[in-house]
Amino acid sequence: MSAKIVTLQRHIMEQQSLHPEASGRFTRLLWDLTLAVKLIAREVNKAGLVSEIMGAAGTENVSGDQVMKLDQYAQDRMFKAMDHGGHLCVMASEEVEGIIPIPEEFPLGHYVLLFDPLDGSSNIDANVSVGTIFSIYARKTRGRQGGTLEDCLRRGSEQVAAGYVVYGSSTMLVYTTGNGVHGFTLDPSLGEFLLSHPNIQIPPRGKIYSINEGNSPYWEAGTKKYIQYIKEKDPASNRPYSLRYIGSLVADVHRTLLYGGIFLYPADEKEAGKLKAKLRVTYEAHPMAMIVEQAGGRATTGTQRILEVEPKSLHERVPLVIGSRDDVLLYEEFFQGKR
Ligand code: P6P
Repeated sequence: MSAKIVTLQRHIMEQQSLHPEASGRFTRLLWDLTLAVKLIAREVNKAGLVSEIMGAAGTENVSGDQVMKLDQYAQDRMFKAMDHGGHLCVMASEEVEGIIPIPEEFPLGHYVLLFDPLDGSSNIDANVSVGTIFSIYARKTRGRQGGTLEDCLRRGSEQVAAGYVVYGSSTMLVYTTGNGVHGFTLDPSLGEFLLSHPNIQIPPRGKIYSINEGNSPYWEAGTKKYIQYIKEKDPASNRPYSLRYIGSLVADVHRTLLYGGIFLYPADEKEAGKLKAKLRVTYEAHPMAMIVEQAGGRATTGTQRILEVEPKSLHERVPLVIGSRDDVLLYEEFFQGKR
């Protein structure tokens, strides 16, 4: 008998029934988000053909990254899909320096949305997978005004939902509302995301490591020791691991979630001997950490659980080591000098 076809909308409704306190506002928020990512998927998938979309827009975003026109398109689609539904009290995005208030003409809602509209966009011209990442909180502040920065700077464990879309050989949306991790594949002929990966569980240990080895001279000692260890020849412990690195966070984490193993973007001293991290807490590390932990994995800075990190600014950066539980635990032992 053929498996039942479950659309994302139906799945979200079913998830809502798991939250007796849910009023349907949250469900409608996710429905609006789905529309935005379908529109982004349509443009990403034809970026190679649409010259006015391709190429850098010539501007830089707050993180100093060159903004591609598709970044702006994705930002615009997310904002216009989410600003009027009455679900949100405030938004924040990689592409915007400060918080994004809900326009006065629209009703305020109970939730906070943080997102990276198009992560990895520097890879677009090479047709490498890129992605959208989102993180959702319930409002923390009270009052009749819009949400504030305080509503956006939260401990990751307060997230009510997190997800990403990977625009690759197919377009997949992966999300969690705290009841497991579920993957949906877009059927372009229907314009529907269909359940393709129910209850994703990351293998407890993998055989793949994912890191930019070009930064190795600048890593801290613990990271160097760990990477050296997993590259040693020891068939009994499945070493050496294979290296897979796409350079697009959503694609690298998606592969790690499905196949197991470990993704690392540790701090490095590339910049004039100053120890710095690259990935952002609010719309990269926190949502990916919620997803991977919900799938049975682990996410750490090396010394702290990512979901316990409480950012002091919207674009704060953090070291991210994420993946199979046993692999990340071993990294922490090396990083903390216990091995
Ligand atoms: P590097 C893409 O620019 C990004 O922000 C992430 O998607 C990705 O994981 C990382 O940077 C890649 O950085 O320094 O290896 O090119």
